[in-house]
Amino acid sequence: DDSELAGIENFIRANDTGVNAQLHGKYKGKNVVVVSLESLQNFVIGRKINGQEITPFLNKFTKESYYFDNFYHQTGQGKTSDAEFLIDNSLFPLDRGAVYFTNSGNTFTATPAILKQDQNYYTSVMHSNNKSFWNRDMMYPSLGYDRYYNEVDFKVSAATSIGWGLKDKYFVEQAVDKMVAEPKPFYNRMITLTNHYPFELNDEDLMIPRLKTGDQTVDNYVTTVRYLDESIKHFIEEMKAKGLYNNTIIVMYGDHYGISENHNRAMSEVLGQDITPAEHVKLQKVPFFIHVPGQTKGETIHKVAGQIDVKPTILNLLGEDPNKTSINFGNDIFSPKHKNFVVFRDGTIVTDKYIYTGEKMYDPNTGEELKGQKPPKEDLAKANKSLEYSNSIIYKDLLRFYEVKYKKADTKFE
Ligand code: GP9
Ligand code: MN
Repeated sequence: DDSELAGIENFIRANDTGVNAQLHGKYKGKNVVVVSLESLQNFVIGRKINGQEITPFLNKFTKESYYFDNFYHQTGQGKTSDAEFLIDNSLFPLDRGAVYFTNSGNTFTATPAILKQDQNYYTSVMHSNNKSFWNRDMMYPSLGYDRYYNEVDFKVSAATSIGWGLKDKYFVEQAVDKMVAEPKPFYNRMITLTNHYPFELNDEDLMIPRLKTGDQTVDNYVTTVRYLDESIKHFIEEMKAKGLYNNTIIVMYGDHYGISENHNRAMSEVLGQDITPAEHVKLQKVPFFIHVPGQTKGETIHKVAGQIDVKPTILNLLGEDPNKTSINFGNDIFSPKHKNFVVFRDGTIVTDKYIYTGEKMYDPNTGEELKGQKPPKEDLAKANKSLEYSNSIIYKDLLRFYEVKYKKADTKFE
């Protein structure tokens, strides 16, 4: 009932680390594009194989935008859709199943709904797959999306597709054209696809040679990552060419891992070290970028953070007070008080001081087990309560009782 939500709001207030005051509202009224980088893990950034960069464009982009190198995915079984859920809601995905399927009819307080209602933004998602994949066509109206550009809205042919559908390079090009035609300001999410298991690529798109570990998944992965990198380069060029770059906040995040632990042997060959439990946790880092209008100088931020923090960070840039307009389990990453803390959906905790996973403690730098140690009680409580409260909100549809009401979009997508 509503008293349960009041208790959760108290917990959130107690863990509110505030916002960055200088950045508050600094980009009010600007467009926002949030790009989901399929299966992109952070270990590829800055790494060379056989003398060649895997992500030459993104490596350059770290020099002209905010780049977070200790940023973690927090997804569960819902994969891409869980990452989307985290990004828009600052709630955790479910412990099992996919919230996009199980609770699409709930009341939410999502970024698109907030921006639409408070600031008259046009809101959309662009993804060239069947509209009902991950039940997206049912979920998006509940999050407040005006429009879902799906497979039927893109020009797709045999020559321009591979694996799951339209190749990223063609996708980003058409996506930018759609943005040009949209009402402004907009909040758009784009979901890329080509760097998806099993990482298939046509020879004509192969820009670096496959690896030779003998593990096909790992050997192919770097080549589709390279292709994704090239597609993002094309995306940024198109944004510039079509006049959108200088009035749009561009946010990009890796959605989840691409290489599971079944490939540890090949991964240890690539990284030149054993995949210990601590290393496995660190492999859950995904790249996270924010480029703000007019930014020319980059900054690498080492803060330990996660997908849960994206929504309050964006809202602060646009002049919303995150915790006055919605319920958020994350905090503005730019806040000077933001804690180095992230909890995964499985209860793993990462801070700047320790990694806690499988009920064991590890040194985050050396990976050595910290025998006999436990996380501070308040960290454990924060982690457990966050996951538990977030679950309650979803399972009991508690945002029905939230003081600010957001209308569902009355859209039906073709
Ligand atoms: C499907 C795409 C991939 O539309 O988003 O989903 P995933 O398998 O990564 O969850
Ligand atoms: Mn995915």
